[in-house]
Amino acid sequence: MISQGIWCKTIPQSCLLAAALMAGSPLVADAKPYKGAEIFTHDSHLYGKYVVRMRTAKGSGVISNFFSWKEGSELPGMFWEEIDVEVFGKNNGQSLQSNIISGMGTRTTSEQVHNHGFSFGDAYHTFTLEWTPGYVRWLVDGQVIRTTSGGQARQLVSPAQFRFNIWPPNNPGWVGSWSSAILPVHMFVNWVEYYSWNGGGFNSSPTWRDDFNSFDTSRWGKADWTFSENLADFAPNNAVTRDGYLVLAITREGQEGYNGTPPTDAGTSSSGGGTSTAGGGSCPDIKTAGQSGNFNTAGAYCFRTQNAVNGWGVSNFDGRTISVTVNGMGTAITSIGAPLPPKGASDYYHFSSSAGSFAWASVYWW
Ligand SMILES: [Ca+2]
Repeated sequence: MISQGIWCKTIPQSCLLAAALMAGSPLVADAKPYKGAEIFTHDSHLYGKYVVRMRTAKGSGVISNFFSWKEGSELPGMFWEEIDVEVFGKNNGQSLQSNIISGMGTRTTSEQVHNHGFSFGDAYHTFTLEWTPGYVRWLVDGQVIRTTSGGQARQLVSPAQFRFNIWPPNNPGWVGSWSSAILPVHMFVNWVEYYSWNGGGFNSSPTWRDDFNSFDTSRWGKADWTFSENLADFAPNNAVTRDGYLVLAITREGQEGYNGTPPTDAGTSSSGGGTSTAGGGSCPDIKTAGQSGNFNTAGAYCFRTQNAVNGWGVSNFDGRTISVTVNGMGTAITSIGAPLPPKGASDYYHFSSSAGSFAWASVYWW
């Protein structure tokens, strides 16, 4: 149980705690004045796509996260495999970090910080992590923010759990200064979907989806451990479901739990079924039987088509950027009207635009 629980995240000192705990050191959980939360899947999957609809915590010194985690990565002699999405609470919650951690002994990291013009703590947003044998990709509201296909992406070859957590790192240079005056703080998850990798693409229907209408103990476990970089212990009582949302909290010791009302997700309630609202969910199919199509939106948007595309263009784009891929994979075409790569009859061209200030924009093809 200890060996499952103790992990070392990014700071080598964490591993010292793991070693100390396994040696029976007095450095045990439930020893810190603050309590965070983490849940983890019992099952591990190799490759796949995770789509998460969440609203993160604001406040300096805290991060709201999800990540893939090869069990036992922290143990001596094990090769570490982890992919991260870490949303900063500092600076009004407007930035996140993507990262891959891999290696044995000396671990390799590849942190990138992505700044956005809005707070992830003011509304729910859709975060996607794509993990394939050839690349790892991060998306926010359907927009690709990073793709890496180098050596690190190819080192992730083991099945991994999926985890959510919220905690205050003892690292002000990274996450900002910590003050307990902000407590309690919460992250809220409306739903999560997992799409398996079939060797050539992601299956179109999720292998599993959790709407968090209740806490499914057959799928999830709750963490009850800590590590040295964490100013809090993970407390099971700070991971609860309420009104169809997963709530993960940081509280003071003795104030664990959540008795509030989660903020409502005003966006899409589902990423499946071919429907989507601006900025959320996966891409609807538009005019799959025709030879042209468009979309109207005030925000970031995407759509897909199985049609052959001989040529294409955009209207009223207002400085938006475009990204076109086949099945959401591979090198994206980002020049408007540029030739698209060939695709099979059952493949999709996936058009994805950035947000714009105009009420509508369109993409068309012939
Ligand atoms: Ca829900």
